[in-house]
Amino acid sequence: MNKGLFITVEGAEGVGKSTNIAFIRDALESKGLEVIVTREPGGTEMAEEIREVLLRNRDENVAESAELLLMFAARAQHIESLIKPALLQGKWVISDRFTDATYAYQGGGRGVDSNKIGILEDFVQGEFRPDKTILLDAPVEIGMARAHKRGELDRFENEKLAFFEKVRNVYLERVEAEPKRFELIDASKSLEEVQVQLKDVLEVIVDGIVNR
Ligand code: Z5A
Repeated sequence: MNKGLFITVEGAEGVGKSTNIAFIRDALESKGLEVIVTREPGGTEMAEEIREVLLRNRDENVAESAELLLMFAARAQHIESLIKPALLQGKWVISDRFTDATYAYQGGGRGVDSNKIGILEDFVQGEFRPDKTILLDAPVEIGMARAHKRGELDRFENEKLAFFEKVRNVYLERVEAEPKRFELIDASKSLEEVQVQLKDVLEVIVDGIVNR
């Protein structure tokens, strides 16, 4: 089967995912690869509607289980109607966040039992997992300062420092648990330095696939 590669980009808010995904796309396209960039929650018309529901600030308290199920509802639609068809056509799919974000935000941030997340992961994804995950990591204060420069904050961005510390810790635990899948990037450095690290990582990934 001529299958593309599924790469996810993760990190707490403001670490530079959106900025660097553009760089990753350009780097891969310059190697002649066909690349699709997408994001979670979102990526399809219906999943983007669910994103809007999830991110909107509201007076009503959002139940943890409602938030969790909506994340996976959006993901189910995203996988079936966008990610898998693109991979089957041999395209490389780069997603700004995926299920590691659920472990980090709903699991770490909100305190949802990771076993419950695992059950939904298996139900929605079966054995489908990212081939590679790039974690942009920086101290929480740095990411929050970068993100807060942008102005109006959504329902997640309005969370406090302690919430994002827990998010970051879960991400780092997941790198330790799955060192082969993850590539850890020090995102506290200047953009130029971050992109030097990314270039090296992408070289290794592409070489590994082209020579497989
Ligand atoms: N969420 C969840 O809870 N559970 C899930 O399962 C999933 C998601 C999938 C939306 O995600 C929210 O959904 C997210 C978690 C939740 N909320 N939070 N927080 P999102 O990815 O769309 O939102 P985000 O994390 O808030 O992304 P972001 O704030 O846009 O961050 P970013 O994409 O990582 O950063 P950026 O926009 O590229 O950069 C931020 C600023 O920093 C910008 O001005 C850049 O020019 C600047 N920047 C970037 N890199 C550098 C360096 N190296 N030096 C200096 N300045 C820099």
